[in-house]
Amino acid sequence: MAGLFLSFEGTEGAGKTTQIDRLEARLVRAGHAVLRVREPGGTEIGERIRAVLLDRGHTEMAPWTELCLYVASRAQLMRERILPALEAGAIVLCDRFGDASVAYQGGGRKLGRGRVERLNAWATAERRPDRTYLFDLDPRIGLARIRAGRGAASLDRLESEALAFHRSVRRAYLALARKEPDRILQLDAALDPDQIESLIVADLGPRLPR
Ligand code: T5A
Repeated sequence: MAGLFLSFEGTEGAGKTTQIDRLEARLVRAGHAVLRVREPGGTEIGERIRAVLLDRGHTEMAPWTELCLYVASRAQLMRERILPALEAGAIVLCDRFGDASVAYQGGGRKLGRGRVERLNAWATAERRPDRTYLFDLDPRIGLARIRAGRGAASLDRLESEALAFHRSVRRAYLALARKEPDRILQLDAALDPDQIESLIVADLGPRLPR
């Protein structure tokens, strides 16, 4: 399939959105066709699922329900937007994708990596990102960035989880990076934003369509 599928992963407040903003602007300036989407969400149905998932009032949500909702949003996004864009030759920038379920639900909620990966494969027609940028950061720093930017009262249901949960998520992401070094590039998200941008641009350059 033509096109280039990039995903951006990491724990809370690691700086993905900041870098996707920069990369999207750079790619559009260079004349590339770009589709930017986020998970959960990115479609009308997915945005409604997102609202259910992130609602802080939903404290009773079971981990399997949570996983199924993330996967449902992903299945819709894949069919409705990502696969058609890739078929048309676009560069897809996806703010979180299947690895997030492996890390958050597989690792954080302890549902297990293998089961989450099997669900992901089914939901995504087995199309995985060509390259994944993993923003690695101590969760205490990421959560402090969010509190400083948005205020503690605005933390969503997942962000409000205990530090131990966020540490498990980080460990699961790092395990994924060790398992798939050809796909996942681990970045030190404590670096200055300009330095992180340079690392991504240098890595991406040779992969871009001519
Ligand atoms: N989730 C998601 C699952 O549990 N399972 C799944 O399968 C999926 C797909 C999504 C939530 O759902 C969970 C994960 C999440 O908890 P979201 O609102 O989309 O929720 O959350 P995030 O993707 O985590 O977005 P955030 O905005 O929280 O984090 P970002 O995008 O990583 O960070 P960003 O760029 O917004 O930056 C945060 C702050 O830090 C500053 C920025 O200016 C901003 O103030 N910053 C830096 N500061 C210092 N140095 C740097 N290098 C900086 N880069 C940015």
